Amino acid sequence: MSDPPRRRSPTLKIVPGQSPDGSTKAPLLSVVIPVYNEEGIISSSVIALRENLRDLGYSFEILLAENGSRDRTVELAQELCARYTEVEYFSIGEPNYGRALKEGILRARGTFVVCDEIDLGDIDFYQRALERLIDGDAAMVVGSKTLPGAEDTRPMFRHVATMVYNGMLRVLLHFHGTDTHGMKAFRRDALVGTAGRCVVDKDVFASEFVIRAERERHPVVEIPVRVVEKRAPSINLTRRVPNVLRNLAQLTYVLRRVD
Ligand SMILES: Nc1nc2c(ncn2[C@@H]2O[C@H](COP(=O)(O)OP(=O)(O)OP(=O)(O)O)[C@@H](O)[C@H]2O)c(=O)[nH]1
Ligand SMILES: [Mg+2]
Repeated sequence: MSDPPRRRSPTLKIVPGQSPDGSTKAPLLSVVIPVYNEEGIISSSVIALRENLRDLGYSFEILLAENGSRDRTVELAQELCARYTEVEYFSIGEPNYGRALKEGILRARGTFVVCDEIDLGDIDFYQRALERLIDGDAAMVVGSKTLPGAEDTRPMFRHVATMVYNGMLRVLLHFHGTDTHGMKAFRRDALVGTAGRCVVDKDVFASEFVIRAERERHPVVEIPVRVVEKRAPSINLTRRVPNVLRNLAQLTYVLRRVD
């Protein structure tokens, strides 16, 4: 039996500064950024991103999704909210990247949502991803660190870890893409339900989200990105491995049951 046809997103006519329905209430773009112990770069990164987004010309909101920080991240996030109307912040419980990101996606109000990281903020990705989403050929755009044309300036062992992890997703979950972590953008109406159906949190949530989108036959496209981090990751890679393997086993169990 042949595969059912892929869904296609409608082409949108976008007026800069406005939502597609002409209202100015909900922004065109929601940016969700999980943050944890980021006192060193949170203010400068959010201020720079806000400037770059203003230059793009679309209405936007920046949602800072924090949990469990032990430094001045919360205080600085509150200062940013008080200073800039486009910036919002919420804090939930224990450190958990996936839970924070999922909650941010569920709270987002924009027509389009970009999942960013506080040490990335690659405005070139925003521009290219939004073009694909507005044009309607994609419902989700994933920034890939491993596609031809990508440039990964992180240390070699982290690049290799990305390749190994991706290989595991391909073997265990029949994933067809080349990356699930890092920057991604999507149409909220098409994908918010998919995010809500994800069951695994922490690091593996991002993978589950992309893999579910692919399985639900949403048009997911990858574009190569240049990855330049503003600082080394806050959590050591080897300390993340046991948890990632546990969550991956859980995800494999859950997704194979629905196959
Ligand atoms: N809310 C929340 N954010 C987190 C947590 N851990 C990391 N982050 C944020 O997630 C983003 C990426 O974290 P990094 O420390 O740069 O990790 P990374 O290895 O580059 O992340 P990957 O792109 O997933 O490989 C940053 O914005 C962090 O502040 C967490 O436990 N909770
Ligand atoms: Mg990083």
